[in-house]
Amino acid sequence: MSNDAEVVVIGAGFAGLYMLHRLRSLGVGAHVLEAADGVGGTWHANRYPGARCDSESYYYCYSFSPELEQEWAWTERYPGQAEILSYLEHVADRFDLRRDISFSTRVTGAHRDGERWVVETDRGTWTCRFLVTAVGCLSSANVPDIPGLETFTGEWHHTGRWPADGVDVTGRRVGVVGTGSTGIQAIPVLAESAGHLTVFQRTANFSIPARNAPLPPEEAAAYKDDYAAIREVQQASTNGHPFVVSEVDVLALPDDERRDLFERAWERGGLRFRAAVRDVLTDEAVNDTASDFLRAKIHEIVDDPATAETLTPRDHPFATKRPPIDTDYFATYNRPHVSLVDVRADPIAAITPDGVRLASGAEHPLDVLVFATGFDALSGPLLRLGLRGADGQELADAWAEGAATYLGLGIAGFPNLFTITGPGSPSVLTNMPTSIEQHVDWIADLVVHLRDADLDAEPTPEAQERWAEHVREAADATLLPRAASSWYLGANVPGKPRVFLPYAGGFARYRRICDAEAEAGYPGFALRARRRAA
Ligand code: NA7
Repeated sequence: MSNDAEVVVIGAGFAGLYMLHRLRSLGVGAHVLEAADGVGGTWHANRYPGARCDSESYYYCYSFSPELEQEWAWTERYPGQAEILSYLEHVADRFDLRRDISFSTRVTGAHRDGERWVVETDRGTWTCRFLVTAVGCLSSANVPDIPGLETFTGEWHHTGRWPADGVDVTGRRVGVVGTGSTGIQAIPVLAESAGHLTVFQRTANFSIPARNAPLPPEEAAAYKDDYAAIREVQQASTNGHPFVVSEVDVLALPDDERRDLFERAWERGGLRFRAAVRDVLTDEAVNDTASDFLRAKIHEIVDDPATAETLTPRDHPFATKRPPIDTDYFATYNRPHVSLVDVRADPIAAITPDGVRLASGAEHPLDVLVFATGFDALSGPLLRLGLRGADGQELADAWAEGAATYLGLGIAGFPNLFTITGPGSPSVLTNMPTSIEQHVDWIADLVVHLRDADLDAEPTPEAQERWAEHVREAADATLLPRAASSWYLGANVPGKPRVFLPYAGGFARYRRICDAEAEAGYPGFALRARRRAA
């Protein structure tokens, strides 16, 4: 006996919750399957110390409900994991979403049976006409395959699968592998209580101080009064953030004025630094000035010159890898019980029962090993669903040369499958809820169109190929492909095809392309009358 729904949505994070709500409000029946025991997605799983959003709270939230915008009170400039999770739990309750969500239900495969999807889970089978993935972009943990991990007698955790009741590191010898956004958030917090903290760094990273603080009530009230205008700026922006990018040409400024501009941007902190530097991702000379400023800051903050130099990125321009923001990251290396190990110079050779052994033979004894080693981004969460297309083809085979989609929202050969924040969408380069709402609204409109016209749909191979070409061109028009080790390129996962995955052409432009596709009657999709109707 299988369960049936018009639409099955996989995942109950930001995307899945809104997809369910939106479909319901359009009179479409939907059911959500969620592997975890609660809502929240990314924010349910990423409970590591220091987990916090890099977007500011007043706009890292839904915009679909003005009432929700007014009711919810954010307490900090950058919302922490626990607060975002409470927000999503509130959304689930306020819009009565839980009654259509099956928790602790992991999808193990999905295939076509005639004109329907059959979705297998570890708790029974679902059938549906439309299948929507809301599985996130950064949800498939990348644990490096280091020999000997299974022999380690301490405890080890990946940050994206952190135990719900936490890990007590008080007085213990802690090692962190990875200095991406996650490591940079976790390292200062772990250093507060660890007996000794050893950071294993492969690629030095730029980071900007977040300047997190409690959100003053008068500022929160001002945002609430101004939401209509804030949302308008987000919709017109390249990245879904409500910042207007500076008009100033930093190259035309005398050195001291340019330095003052960077200093003011550094003081403002967070992603506002980038908004102060026009063309930073498209003009190498502009980027050089910003990169040099940030490199000098590391040397100002870090006392030991050799440690400062190891922490200084020399191999990629600023913001070509996802730029972290931090609270006291570089200053943490001035603490006497924190040490930095350069594993590009001396790679990790093995995990031993006692800790980490480097290629040189140096041993680092540890009680707790933390992998802040990121994710098999964008394509990984989709590949592990076990999807098979119309002719039984596995997604892994369809994507052998790299992930390919149309608009990031659908895949040729996979009818009536829609992928929120899929590879080829701009989502990871944007404020995520802004992209998610756009994707959900667009997919919901398409589902209603197909339902009303009794049609099935999948992208045409030609449209998919044109989109891949456009995604390549958009990336090549920026400095982004210059970061050889970036997860945007799949470079962090051994064996993953090197394809620039996100759409770098800008959120507003992407939205216009999607709107034009819908207005023209979905020319990039093969629309087929259903057999039943014929
Ligand atoms: P990231 O940004 O992929 O960072 C992972 C870090 O782990 C990065 O410094 C990697 O070095 C390092 N890494 C990965 N594998 C290894 C191995 N085998 N040995 C040593 N070091 C390794 O993931 P995050 O979780 O920090 O951030 C993901 C996103 O979440 C972030 O961008 C935000 O959007 C939120 P590398 O740079 O690959 O040399």
